[in-house]
Amino acid sequence: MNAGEIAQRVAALDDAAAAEVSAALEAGHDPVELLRAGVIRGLEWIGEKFEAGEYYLPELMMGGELAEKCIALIDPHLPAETGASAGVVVIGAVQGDIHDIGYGLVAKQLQLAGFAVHKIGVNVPAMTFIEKAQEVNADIIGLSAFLTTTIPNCAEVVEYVRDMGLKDTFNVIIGGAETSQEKADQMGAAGWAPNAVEAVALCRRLMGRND
Ligand code: B12
Repeated sequence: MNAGEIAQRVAALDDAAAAEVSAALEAGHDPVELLRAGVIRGLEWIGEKFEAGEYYLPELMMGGELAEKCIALIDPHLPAETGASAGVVVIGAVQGDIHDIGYGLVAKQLQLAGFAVHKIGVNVPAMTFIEKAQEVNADIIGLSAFLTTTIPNCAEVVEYVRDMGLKDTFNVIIGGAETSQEKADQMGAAGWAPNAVEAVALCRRLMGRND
């Protein structure tokens, strides 16, 4: 079973996806490919089906759980993290927001790109982001927000960082369904990215790398 077929099983909410992931790993398939072109692609399709009115909340939740099961199987096979060489990132979902699949994928891609990533969960108060960033000497604070009602909580983190005189210490970036470059600019965030691949490119740029 290849990554494309796994994507289809995930999108179809077929529990067999997890067993297929295990079999594909045993057969020597590339774990990064299985993650990106398999599980992540399947999740994207689930999002599209939801948007199209084909799936409802229960399907979304089942899809999220199935994807998490598959990702847990792939995780131990991913290339070893290279430590903090590329930079240190603290990332989580802002207060009021419990969408964790999107930022989980950003965290995963950043790890694969050599960043040291500290995931701090969902529904995270503004000060908790800053305290964690100080604790781990972060370069970047990543805020995930999926709801119109939670985006203002990103602005709160940006404001606190500025008011505490930490603007040159931490680059605050944002992402998630209802965010945009325009909203990032309005609140004075250091950057925005539409997906995990672009998020890696953004973080590299912020760390002064242009590759
Ligand atoms: C799955 C899902 C859920 C799941 C979340 C499961 C989980 N564990 O995360 C559940 C069922 C729990 C859920 C709940 C709700 N949801 Co919801 N959900 C979605 C859905 C369909 C997909 C989100 C997702 O995970 N996509 C898959 C990921 C892989 O793709 P992605 O989102 O594009 O992620 C990429 C980028 O966003 C980016 N990114 C993400 N985070 C970050 C962070 C940084 C720093 C950067 C740089 C980039 C970045 O990189 C990611 C990877 O490529 C979206 C629809 C949509 N268009 O997004 C609605 C959506 C976000 N939900 C919505 C709503 C309304 C809700 C609920 C209020 C529903 C309800 N009535 O209860 C609740 C709110 C819960 C809360 N308090 O947070 C609305 C928000 C509308 C709005 N304008 O506010 C949306 C847009 C659906 C819609 N069209 O109406 N939801």
